[in-house]
Amino acid sequence: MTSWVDLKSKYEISWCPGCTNFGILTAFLQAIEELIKDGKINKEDVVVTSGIGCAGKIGDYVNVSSFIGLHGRALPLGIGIKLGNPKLKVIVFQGDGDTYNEGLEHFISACKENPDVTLIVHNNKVFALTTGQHTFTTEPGYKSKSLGREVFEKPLNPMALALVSGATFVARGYSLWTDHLKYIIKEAILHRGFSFIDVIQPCITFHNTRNYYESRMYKLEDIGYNPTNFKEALEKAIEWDYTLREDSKIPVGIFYRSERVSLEDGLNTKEWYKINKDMNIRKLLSELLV
Ligand SMILES: Cc1ncc(C[n+]2csc(CCOP(=O)(O)OP(=O)(O)O)c2C)c(N)n1
Ligand SMILES: [Mg+2]
Repeated sequence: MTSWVDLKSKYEISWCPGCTNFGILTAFLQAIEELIKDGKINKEDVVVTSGIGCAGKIGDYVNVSSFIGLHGRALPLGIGIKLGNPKLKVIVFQGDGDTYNEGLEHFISACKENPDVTLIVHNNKVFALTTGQHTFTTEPGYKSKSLGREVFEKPLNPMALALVSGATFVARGYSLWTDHLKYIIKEAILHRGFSFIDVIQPCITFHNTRNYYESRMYKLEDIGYNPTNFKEALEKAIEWDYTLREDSKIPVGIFYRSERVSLEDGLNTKEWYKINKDMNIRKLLSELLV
């Protein structure tokens, strides 16, 4: 029986001591362990892709197939892998910089096209690995060294953006509520279609939002929220605007889930896969290249 500890690779972890990425790694590995134990997924079918940054390093720390891509490009990489072999369970990890800055168009495309892929965003509201410059989700008042001034611009609201772009599973987790995050990750992986989780996280070195978050968050399950109504989901999505306003409340949990045809089913890639699996690509290429 695979334990989540065995699902961790042997590589030394280079996140800061106390980094909240440890919470995301633990929640993910425990989610995978439970899904394997329940016979819902096979370890051999799990593929992780990740981007560049502190978040991106997670690809090295999981003992499953993984591929670290370019900054902002882990999502199209994961979608390509899924289209190539639709049997795989693809989980993409990106930072907020990866997702909402460098790779924003890929995020919108995935929401619209609905590939059966899970995206987990480590949203610390900064470019952490490059020492804390602002991103699209940084709130006004944050002094960014790349700007040389305080941010005054409005932060992007990724939850609202995902919903209006057509995402079929939209959730928010918190990196230090690992049991709750594990539950969301399991639901996201089992969802058929694009599943998106914005994991809000304090960056203890460059942007420590821990007290702010923990005094304002509440779980949607605790208020009997039903995530099937689009308009209600949109209302929940705009309840917190990603600023650090005093009067905010921050909902976490599953905001929305619905069903429609996935990208690979629409394209019928299962049939392509059956044909291509038996094809000798080397022979084909050598014939094409003469
Ligand atoms: C195309 C490209 N642009 C910029 C960089 C420099 N860079 C490396 S890590 C990083 C920050 C990543 O921030 P985020 O995606 O939020 O992840 P975090 O480090 O916060 O977890 C940047 C800008 C890069 N490697 N590639
Ligand atoms: Mg970041």
